[in-house]
Amino acid sequence: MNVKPMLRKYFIMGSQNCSRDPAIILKEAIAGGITAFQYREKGPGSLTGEAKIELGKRLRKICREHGIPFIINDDIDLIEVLDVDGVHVGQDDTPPEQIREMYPDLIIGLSISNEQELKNSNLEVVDYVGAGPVFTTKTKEDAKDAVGLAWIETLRKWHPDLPIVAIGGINENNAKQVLAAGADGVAFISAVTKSKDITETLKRL
Ligand code: 3NM
Repeated sequence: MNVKPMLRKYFIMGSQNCSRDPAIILKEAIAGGITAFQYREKGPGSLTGEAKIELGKRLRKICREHGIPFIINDDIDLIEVLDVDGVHVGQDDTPPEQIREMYPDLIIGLSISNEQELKNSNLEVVDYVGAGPVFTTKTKEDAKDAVGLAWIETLRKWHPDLPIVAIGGINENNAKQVLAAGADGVAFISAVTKSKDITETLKRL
């Protein structure tokens, strides 16, 4: 499956990122032209248990109605509960090989932040790579140091055909630079959840 078009404007959020109804923010983002959505209910203030699943079901339904791929963050337990299109994992989560074995057709994304992580990763079993944080981000508490545009350029040079989505501190002022560095798309949280005009923001991302 060619996932590159899906990566172009990849919106991520959970209720902890939203100061109003996440379903409304998601609908506005879809109307504004996002190409994929990742449900990331994680960190301070996030929902757990049934409440997390309930919100997931609402957001999943909205994505399905609009033909937007629905990706879950880390939580492989929700793959079947939410009937997701894909899962995104970090280096310390369930290994992609294990997920691939269980779900041959699932979209699998993996975060890779440096050369060592790249060496440890089996790119054969993943559909795309998340590279970052490109810029400093306040959204993820345990984010690593910014890797800059250089990491995107390096990954692209070493893997000319690899689907790459850049993440971390990406906004309407720097998105074009990130794409020029070789990313197939940009992933963002606060650029949209904190936007006063989501349609306008998404035009510039
Ligand atoms: N992952 P914002 S940075 C969820 O580097 C996430 O892997 C990152 O939020 C990584 O767009 C990040 O508001 C937060 O900076 C992105």
